[in-house]
Amino acid sequence: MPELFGSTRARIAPRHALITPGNHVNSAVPGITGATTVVLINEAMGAKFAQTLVTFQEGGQATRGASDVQTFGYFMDGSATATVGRDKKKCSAGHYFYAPPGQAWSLTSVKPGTQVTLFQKKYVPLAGTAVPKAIFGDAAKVTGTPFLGDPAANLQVLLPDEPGFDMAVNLFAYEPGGHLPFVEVHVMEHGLVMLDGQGVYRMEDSWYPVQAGDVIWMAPYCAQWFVAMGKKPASYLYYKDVNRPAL
Ligand code: UGY
Ligand code: MN
Repeated sequence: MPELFGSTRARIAPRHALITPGNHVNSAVPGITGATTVVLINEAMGAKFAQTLVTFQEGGQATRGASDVQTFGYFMDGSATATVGRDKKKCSAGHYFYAPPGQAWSLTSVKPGTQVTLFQKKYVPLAGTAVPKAIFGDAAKVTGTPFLGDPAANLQVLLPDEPGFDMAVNLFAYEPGGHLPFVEVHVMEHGLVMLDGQGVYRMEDSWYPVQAGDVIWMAPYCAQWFVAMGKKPASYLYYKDVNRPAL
C-alpha cells in the first residue's frame, strides 16, 4: 500500500499502536551485529515487554548474556543456529527458541536475509515454582485447537501452559471471514505481528485495516477484535503476559 505525501497507516496512541513495515527505522542494539534491528514495541511506548524485528545480513549474529530478561525468538524466514545456555539447534522458518532468565543465548551461522521476531520480558518469579528451562520448537509440530470451538479461528500455543511461565506466545490463524468471537477486554498485554493475509483490527474505538508485516501493541484492557478479510487465510503471532497474581 503506497503511503504518499506523508500519509501512513501507523498510529501510536497512548494505549495501542500500529506500525507498518513502511515506518521502520533501525536501531543499534548491543549484541546484534550485521543486521538491521527495529525495536517495534518497548517501555518507551508504555509496554512492559519488547518486540524487535531483526533482519540479518551476511556474517550477522546476535548474542545476549544471562540476565533477568527472558527471550522468545521466532524465525519468520531464513535459518541460523540458536544456542541457549548449553543447548543448540539449527532453526529455520517457523522454528522458535525460548531462553529463560539466567541463560545466555545467541544466533550464529545465520543465512543472509534471515528474519527473527524477538519478544523479551523481565521474568517475574513465582514463589514455590521453578524457573522454566530452555525450549526449541517448530510451530508446524504444534497441534492447533479451534478457538472457543470455532474451526475458522485456529490457535496454537507455542510455550507450555504452566505456572513457571509468565509469558505466552501463540499463533492465531483465521479462515477468510473468521473472527474473534467477541470484543476482548483483559488485563493481559499483547504484542503482535501479522504473518499472513489481511483483515481489520479493532483497538479501543478505532478499526484498522491490517496486513502481513504490520505490528500491533495492545495495552492491558485495550478493547480488541479481529476479522480476517480477503480470499486467503490470515495469521498472526502474538505475545501475552500470563500466570501472575492480580495483586
Ligand atoms: O489470547 C488472547 O487474548 C487472544 N484471543 N487475543 C487476540 O487475539 N487479540
Ligand atoms: Mn487478547
